[in-house]
Amino acid sequence: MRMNQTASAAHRDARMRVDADANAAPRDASADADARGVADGAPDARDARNDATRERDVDGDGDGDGDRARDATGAAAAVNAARDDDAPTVSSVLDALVKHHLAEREGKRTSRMPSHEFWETQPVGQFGEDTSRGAARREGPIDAPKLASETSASGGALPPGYEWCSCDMTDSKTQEEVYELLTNNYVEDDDAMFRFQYSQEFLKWALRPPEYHGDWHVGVRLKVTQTLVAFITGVPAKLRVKGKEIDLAEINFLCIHKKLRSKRIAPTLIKEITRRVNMRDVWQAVYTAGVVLPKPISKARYWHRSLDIKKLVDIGFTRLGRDNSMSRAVQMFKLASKPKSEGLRHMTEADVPRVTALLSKYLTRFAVAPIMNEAEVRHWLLPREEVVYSYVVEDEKTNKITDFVSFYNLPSQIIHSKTKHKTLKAAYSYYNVATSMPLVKLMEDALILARNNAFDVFNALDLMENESFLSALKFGIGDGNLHYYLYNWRILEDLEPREIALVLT
Ligand code: MYA
Repeated sequence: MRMNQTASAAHRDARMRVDADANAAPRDASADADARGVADGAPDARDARNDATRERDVDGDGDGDGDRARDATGAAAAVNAARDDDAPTVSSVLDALVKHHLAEREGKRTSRMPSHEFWETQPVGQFGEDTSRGAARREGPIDAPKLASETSASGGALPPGYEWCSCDMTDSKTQEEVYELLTNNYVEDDDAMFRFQYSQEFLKWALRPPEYHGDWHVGVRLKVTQTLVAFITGVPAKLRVKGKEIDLAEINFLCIHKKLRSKRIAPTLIKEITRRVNMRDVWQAVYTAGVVLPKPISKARYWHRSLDIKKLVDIGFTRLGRDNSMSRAVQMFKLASKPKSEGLRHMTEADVPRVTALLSKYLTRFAVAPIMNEAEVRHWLLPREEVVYSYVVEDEKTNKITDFVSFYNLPSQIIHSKTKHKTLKAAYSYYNVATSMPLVKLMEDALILARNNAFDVFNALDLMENESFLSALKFGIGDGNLHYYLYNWRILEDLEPREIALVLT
């Protein structure tokens, strides 16, 4: 399968074979390798590019896998260096190994580690820093608290000819401009086949939650023509991180026009949103990205469930395994015509208090989770046509809401479509709570509802308890990771994705 993914929902390439008899492969190293294989198992040019990408990652991005690989290659280099000596001895080899490991432990950068000129100056976890129990570092804010009044009142310097603006997302012309910028320049998969296409309705939803701040919707315009060429946003939220409640900004939609890339404008945008957030006395942020930066708190993986396998194959999103045929694949992904759970219905306004209670209780189970009041549940979870889909199961006797399931609509444009299809319609799993039935049963209904709403594919991260249904419901594993980050908040140990209960749109 060829899938687009990630960043705040970022895209990354994810390709899987759909075998006749195969459910999703288990998530281990061999499964990862398998997931990258294509129909006949012979790597094609695109695979080679992906492998190259993986190599770059391995070259010291600091994620777990890369670190292991780097340890191995670094150690090998150390051994080779020792061997170059005319008379290599066991002790010289050991010496080189020991030196290498000491350097790694002390966090010294090896030549294989990329530098992060900007991120190394920011209050974020750094690769190689000592977070062991004995170390002085503690969980919590990285920078000492400051006063909002200490924050500079004006924005950082942009290249000549450009100026800052706030994008008024209540204004239809501005909405259109933001939509155009993102539609043509936002996240793509590695092969530039698919690009996220957030609808204007979606953007209004994502950027105007309760208590949002218009000045956190930051734009850069060309002075002369007023064309919008770059964008980054924050919305206010409350997050619980390992028992501590933090008022912070959720950062999303970082985008620079393709013609202005690699000019170090991104750090300027990030500094400007930081300044505007700080002006409101907020000092922490959470964000997700497909890329590895200093330093993820967790690494999640996308899984994909085909709903319209024929279209997915037609548009090159999915490829069938050598031993598979379209008719067998269609059979394999067949779903019931309507949901099976008794009493499953659309969430309504009257459900808001009970859904808030159900969800809030459920979310306390996880190390990282949003804290939502009723106004926020109303905003984020009440159904909005073509944006967010939410359903509840109500116990007829007690009137309790026992189960809740939701997904949002994030289509991707098919960039160089050779078929009649111009758009891939993807549903993304959002927040789900099952108490009267196993989660797998509730999610099977979610798949049916998504298929009945004309979605082509259903995507889910391996967050929360999602692993309990992914393989069982024939999701296939993707190879794009979504990294979770906290700004100005240190945690000492990386978290497993199942400990994360935050879904950023
Ligand atoms: S993730 C979605 C990101 N958007 C896209 O992928 C859309 C398509 N790509 C683009 O528009 C550009 O390629 C972007 C980079 C804008 C991504 N997050 O200007 P440059 C660092 C953070 O020369 P460009 C989302 O929206 C890179 O490592 N940093 O690069 C969440 C390097 O720094 P360093 C990133 O390619 C955003 C520097 O930028 C990202 O022209 C969260 C190079 O700058 C990235 N996704 O533009 C933002 N990609 O040298 C952080 C590259 O150090 C928020 N870079 O490695 C932090 C919290 C702020 C608020 C705090 C409040 C308290």
